[in-house]
Amino acid sequence: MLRSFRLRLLHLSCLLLPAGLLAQTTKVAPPAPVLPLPTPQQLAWHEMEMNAFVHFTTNTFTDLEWGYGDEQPAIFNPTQTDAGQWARTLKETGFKTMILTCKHHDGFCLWPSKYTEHSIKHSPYKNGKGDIVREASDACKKYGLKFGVYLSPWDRNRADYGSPSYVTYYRNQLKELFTQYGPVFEMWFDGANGGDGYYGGARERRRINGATYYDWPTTLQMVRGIQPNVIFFSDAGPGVRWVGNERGVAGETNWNTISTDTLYAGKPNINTLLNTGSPDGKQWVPAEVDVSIRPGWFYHAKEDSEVKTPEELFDIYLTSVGRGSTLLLNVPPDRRGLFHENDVKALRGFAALLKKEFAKNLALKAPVKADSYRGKQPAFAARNLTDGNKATYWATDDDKTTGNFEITLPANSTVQYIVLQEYIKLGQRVKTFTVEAWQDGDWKKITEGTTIGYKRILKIAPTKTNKIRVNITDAKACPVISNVEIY
Ligand code: FUL
Repeated sequence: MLRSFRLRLLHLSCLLLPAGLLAQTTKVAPPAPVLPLPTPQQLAWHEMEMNAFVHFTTNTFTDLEWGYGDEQPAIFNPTQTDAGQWARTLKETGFKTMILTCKHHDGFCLWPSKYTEHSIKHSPYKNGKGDIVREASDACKKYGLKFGVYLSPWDRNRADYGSPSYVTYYRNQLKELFTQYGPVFEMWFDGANGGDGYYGGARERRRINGATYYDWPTTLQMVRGIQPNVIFFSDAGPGVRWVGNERGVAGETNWNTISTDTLYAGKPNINTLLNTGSPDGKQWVPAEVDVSIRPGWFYHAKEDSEVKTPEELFDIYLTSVGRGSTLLLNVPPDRRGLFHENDVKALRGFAALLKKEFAKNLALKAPVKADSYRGKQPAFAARNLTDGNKATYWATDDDKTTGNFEITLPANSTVQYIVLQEYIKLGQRVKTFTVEAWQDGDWKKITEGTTIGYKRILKIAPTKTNKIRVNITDAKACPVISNVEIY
């Protein structure tokens, strides 16, 4: 009723306004983007939020983290491998993807590559007819996960590691993986290189020039030629960057932007820079938070009692997804080829905790008003913050880099989490903000933060209130916020 009355009023005023003025009041363009911007693939990657890593190789059987490269393929003998169990468990517990270590630093290949004998084709597994890359990618398709590959550039098995022919070998393997196993959403190549290795029997230390040896631009161009949508992870991107630690902690200030031409191995404080990004970064290269559910990346029976608890995983969720990154959680199959019972239990407990903590969004469809909104246009009004639609947003006029909005909760409620999301399609903007709760007839500051980005989750001490106010106190340009949730 009220709605149709307002519409009619608007209609009437249109008739009464002179044409020139009408054009002026109705035509407010959306905010200009703040560069750099994410690509459509990066945007989709942000929305995945939770990804899984699967580390599996001869290390699982030798109890090592970094195989030397002299392991016999015969030791790789999982007796009950079920990639369906991995994918099903991940799907049920909220993960969107699975990235498999197709080849780790030891050089052993989980698929029967035609370019090496150091592979599963010489393992007892399925009498040498097994292909775990195939099983994993098929399981991902079956359970609706995206599939990604980890192919270690450092190869401690290859006799020619360090010479140009090895780079050709590496590229040939990428061609196999990218042409034979369906869509690959992300390719993971890490910079680890410990120097020493078996190297076809040479058993020596080898140094490569990390800046030039692999000629990455040529390799990436080749892979893009096969699958243009793939996202490349490395310490410096270009698709997504390393977060600078393996503890599961993104920067509290976390810019998706960084200048990749200023990054180099050995740069002072590089891990801090990767952790926070930089507000004036020239490229959009968001941080991915890789961390293992156990102390090691590979399965070790002695770590069965050290699996992270659901509460620890939840804390990691808050310091990764809750700080505008995506989580890449490693779950290593055991010697049977299955996720261990303890890991499955922890994952289920974590999923249940997520469900419990974020059970009811008190802000959904709640009344909300802003101190101002862009051109007084409904398209940019505060209502867009709580409409449950991330494609709509609240924005201010261009001359403002601050602004606030206030949400009235259904009743006096206990609040513990505030979720904020920027509309990053138009760039990352917010530099600082505060959050207040209405208590005893006054606004009380309950938390504050710096960046928001794709998503920011703030955990606060349980607070009884019926109104929450968010103040954007500084931004690179007019704030553009797509979503707010309160739990
Ligand atoms: C590192 C590797 O050295 C570890 O073994 C593990 O694969 C981790 C994800 O990346 O660089």
